[in-house]
Amino acid sequence: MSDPRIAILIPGKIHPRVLEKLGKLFDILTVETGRGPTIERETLSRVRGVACAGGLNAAWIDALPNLEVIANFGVGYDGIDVAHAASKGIVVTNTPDVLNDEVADTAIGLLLNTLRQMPRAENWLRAGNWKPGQSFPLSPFSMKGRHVGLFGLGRIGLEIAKRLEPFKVKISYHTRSRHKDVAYDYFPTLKEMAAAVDTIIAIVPKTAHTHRVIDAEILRLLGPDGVLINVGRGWSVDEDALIAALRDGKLGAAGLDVFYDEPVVPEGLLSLPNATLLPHIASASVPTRNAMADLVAENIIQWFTTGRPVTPVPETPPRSKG
Ligand code: NAP
Ligand code: 8YV
Repeated sequence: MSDPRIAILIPGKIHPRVLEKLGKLFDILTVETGRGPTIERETLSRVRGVACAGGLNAAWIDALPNLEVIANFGVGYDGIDVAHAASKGIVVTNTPDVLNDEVADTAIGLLLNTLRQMPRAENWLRAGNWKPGQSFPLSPFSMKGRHVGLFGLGRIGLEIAKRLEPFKVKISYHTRSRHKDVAYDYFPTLKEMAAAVDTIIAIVPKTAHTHRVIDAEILRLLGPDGVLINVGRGWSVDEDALIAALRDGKLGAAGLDVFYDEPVVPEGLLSLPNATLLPHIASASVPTRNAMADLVAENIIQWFTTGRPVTPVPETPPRSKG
């Protein structure tokens, strides 16, 4: 049983199951997103855990002198200043694996929609355009015969690759380290892969090394029949270059679930017919979000009961809690 005097801070909104589960065991403090650490010092000193969906910066970490654990709602934890947390011995946890299937399913759905224009076809039907003698234009692209390059072949990338196999497409990948246990062709650089494939699915984290790496040159290499799908982070794409390539026919189409400055989607993308755009919904089903919420709560509970969180991130391996 946990000590009810331990306070858990929830900055901003979080899934209600996190609040419900943690509220039974801990004292919950909520604070609006974007606010600095304005709570009184005595209250801040009671906070030993944070559960968050929108990240936690160094100022907040420094304002919590007894912070031990930060549990992130999401597998990507780029919103948390993890280097700062690590330097102070604070454990950070995320929600890997429980969302792999959902995100991989969404990636395949987004790819099909981008190639075959199903959302546009449905809108055309609903607008009353389907009349005798009228048919929706043929889609310029097809899944058939594609060569798909996965940029990222981690937990989710592998699930996407497995789902692509029955489509009979050729599958390749680019990561920094080669996988010995897969038969897909490996490319040591993104540029070499872009030159070989006609479709890229990006599923890499937001890091210093992935900033706008999908640039004008990569898009040019994909070519006029080329397709870009991004379900990782908008951070990895040069959106101005993408808009120009789609507009000028240098890239065939793009399907995006993530954007550089969410929830802002550039007007240049909104007005393009060859862009299929989703509001960051890859993991957004009730069952998957429930599983993510349960894992956030379980990470905090396990830290305070056993000293062993379920899914710590590699940068902050938990010390023995003593
Ligand atoms: P993961 O298991 O850590 O896999 C990450 C993959 O990216 C690995 O294959 C890694 O290989 C590769 N990678 C990392 N940095 C790279 C670089 N600089 N160059 C080339 N490859 C690189 O992560 P995951 O669970 O699959 O999740 C991946 C990301 O997807 C998350 O971090 C998150 O940002 C995003 N995501 C988005 C949604 C959504 O709702 N749209 C949902 C879930 C996750 P190497 O280390 O060998 O390079
Ligand atoms: C969530 C995600 O939409 O897990 C991730 O990294 O991007 C998504 O699953 C997001 O984390 C919710 O805050």
